[in-house]
Amino acid sequence: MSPPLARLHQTLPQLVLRTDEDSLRHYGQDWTRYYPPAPLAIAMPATVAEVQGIVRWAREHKVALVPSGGRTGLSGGAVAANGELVVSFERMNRIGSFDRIARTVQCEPGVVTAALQQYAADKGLCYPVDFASSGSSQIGGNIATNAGGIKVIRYGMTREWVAGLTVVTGAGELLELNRGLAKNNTGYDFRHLFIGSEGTLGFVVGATMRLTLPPAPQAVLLLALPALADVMRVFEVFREGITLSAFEFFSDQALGHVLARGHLPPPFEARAPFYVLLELDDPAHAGDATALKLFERCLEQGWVLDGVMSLSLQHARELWAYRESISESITPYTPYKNDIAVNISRVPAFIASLDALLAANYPDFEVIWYGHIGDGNLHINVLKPSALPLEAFRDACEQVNEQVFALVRDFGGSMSAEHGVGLLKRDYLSVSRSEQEIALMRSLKSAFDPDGIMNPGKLLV
Ligand code: 2HG
Ligand code: ZN
Repeated sequence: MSPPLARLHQTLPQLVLRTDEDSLRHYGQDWTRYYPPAPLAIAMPATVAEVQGIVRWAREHKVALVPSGGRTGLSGGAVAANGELVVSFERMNRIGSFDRIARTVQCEPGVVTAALQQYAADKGLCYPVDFASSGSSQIGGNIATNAGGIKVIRYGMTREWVAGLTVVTGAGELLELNRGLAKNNTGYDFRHLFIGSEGTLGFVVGATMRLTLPPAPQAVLLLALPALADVMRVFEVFREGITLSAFEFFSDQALGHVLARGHLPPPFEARAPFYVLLELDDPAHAGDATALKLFERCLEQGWVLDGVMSLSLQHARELWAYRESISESITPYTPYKNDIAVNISRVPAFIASLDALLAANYPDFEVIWYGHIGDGNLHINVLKPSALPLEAFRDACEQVNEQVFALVRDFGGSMSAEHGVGLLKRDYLSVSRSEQEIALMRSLKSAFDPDGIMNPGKLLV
């Protein structure tokens, strides 16, 4: 054990510390596979007092700290590649007091998203922020990254569901932010600074999460489309005619990778270039007939080739599986990921330009299109040819990215919609944020984290 680690153990004898190779590798990386993990050790606090003790120790010994939740992030925000101490919250995973009147519940940061969803369901309520990684992602990480997902169009991002936060700042202070209140106009709301700060200001050690009434089981439609340009035509027809809780799209290449795993049958007799999955937000299925009429209108226009509507909850889940399995099914290709967004009204023009740009620049790489197109959010994954070394592949993708981001900038969009900035996108922050904003971000960081120990090198260079 290195002298600083021995000192940590001496100061906090109950603190679980791991230094074995497997743990260093496991906890030192997230789902981004570009950075070899090299942490100093893994700390697993069980109490807020231990978290504060870790921060005090880190300030004294000038050791960088990396917060670690479910490590399902895709931008390297939870990577420890430079001898940092990883602080894993998996032992702080209790769901605490529930307030039925306020419809809130207190969570420790290590509560897994699916556990909160299940807890809410057991109380006859719902935690509606949802994504494919809800079985592993944790509430603390969701807050640190302001995670989005598949229902943002209806329920918003994690930010909307955080009624209160308890944090330990990089200076070791314990702050209670907003105390679960619905109204609290008393100046700067630091809660919102911590949401999406990617662990650069401090640790989330507790959260009061909002819950809501569960939606009635909703119908899901999966539609086959002849062209990318039709995705937004179909969106406009449905958006005008009915309330949606999801509007997702994916390309036939994406479907091909999902089907190749052999878990799901092809959804249609014939394949089509693109697919749209939409979920209705429609109590008691009153709008199912309307949805079918809207579908027929799209069919007449030639914007849709085929379609299927769920007949049961199980069937709806099966249709969702085509969309939700994409990310996992392309993981073996070490994809270079882009998670970009533009204002929804600009999506048609943006995807036309982006399509032309990617086709011209990636003649030899497979590019997979999918995403939360109803939020103007595209996930562009470029798959690595197996023979190409990772470094060379990444360099090639970063060169093309200069142009992709120039386009994003021209369209007034964002270079990271929901995956955060982390390590992977930190050099591009100025695509989305002005120089003045970045300078203010730095000042805020030094106010909350005077020694620069909190997840250094992430988000800000
Ligand atoms: C999704 O929408 C996730 O499935 C992952 O945000 C996206 O892997 C990706 O690019
Ligand atoms: Zn996504």
